[in-house]
Amino acid sequence: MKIDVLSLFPEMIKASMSESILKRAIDQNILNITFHQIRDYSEDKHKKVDDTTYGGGSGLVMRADVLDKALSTIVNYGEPHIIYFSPRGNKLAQKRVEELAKIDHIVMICGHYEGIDQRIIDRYVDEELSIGDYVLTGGELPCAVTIDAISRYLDGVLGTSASLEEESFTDNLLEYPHYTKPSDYKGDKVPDVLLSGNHQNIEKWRYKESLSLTYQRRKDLFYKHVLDVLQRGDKKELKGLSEAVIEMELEE
Ligand code: 4GX
Repeated sequence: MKIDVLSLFPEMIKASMSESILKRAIDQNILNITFHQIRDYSEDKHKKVDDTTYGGGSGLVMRADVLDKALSTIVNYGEPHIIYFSPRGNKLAQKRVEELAKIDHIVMICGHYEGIDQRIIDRYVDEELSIGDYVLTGGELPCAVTIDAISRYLDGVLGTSASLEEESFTDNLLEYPHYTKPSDYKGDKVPDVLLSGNHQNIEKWRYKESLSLTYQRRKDLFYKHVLDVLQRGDKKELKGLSEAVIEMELEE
């Protein structure tokens, strides 16, 4: 996958990719990221990239002409999918991450100040994305977050079993608890079932834990999961769900 990043602070994003899994994906050429310093495209003698907002008000807006120059050099080759990070965008969720990972070429624009001139969004941007309902100082961290999440779906980045395991989120369930050695930590024991070696019981326990946790913390996801199971209509799955729910002892 090829990603072009437009930013005033590319080092912020690079830092998040200089280690561990993402670094390996880049070294192995599974992920090819090119950073474009937006300031390099300013024709102003002071390399200005922003200006005051028409209509008045505080804050600066990134200029359309500068961003246009930066974009047109990239867009020249191919037809990339262009993303702009903004709190106004669609909230990024796992399903969209999975879809984005299938795109060959993505351009990510990171805005600063009060954002970018609306005409750039209207003319070029295919998708506005938000990583959550809070305001950051720029689009660099959302960009880093999005690339990190996408990378997990690229072939060769994770072990195959791990990437399949992760299906749980797309199944609308929160993950069950994990334990490792020692089996006795300050008197706190690992649940017996996990040491039993009975894989069917382990699977049942994990499903029940996932369901309870999701019910307690995320009713929205819980009901989505139940609806999915009902819609699939798989007898075995329905039986598993109802047995787990009965054992769960739902409050009220
Ligand atoms: N999820 N930011 C964008 C500039 C800006 C300001 C106003 C449009 C309108 C963010 C987020 C985020 C900070 C990126 C402000 N753009 N991006 N930037 N939350 O907070 O994606």
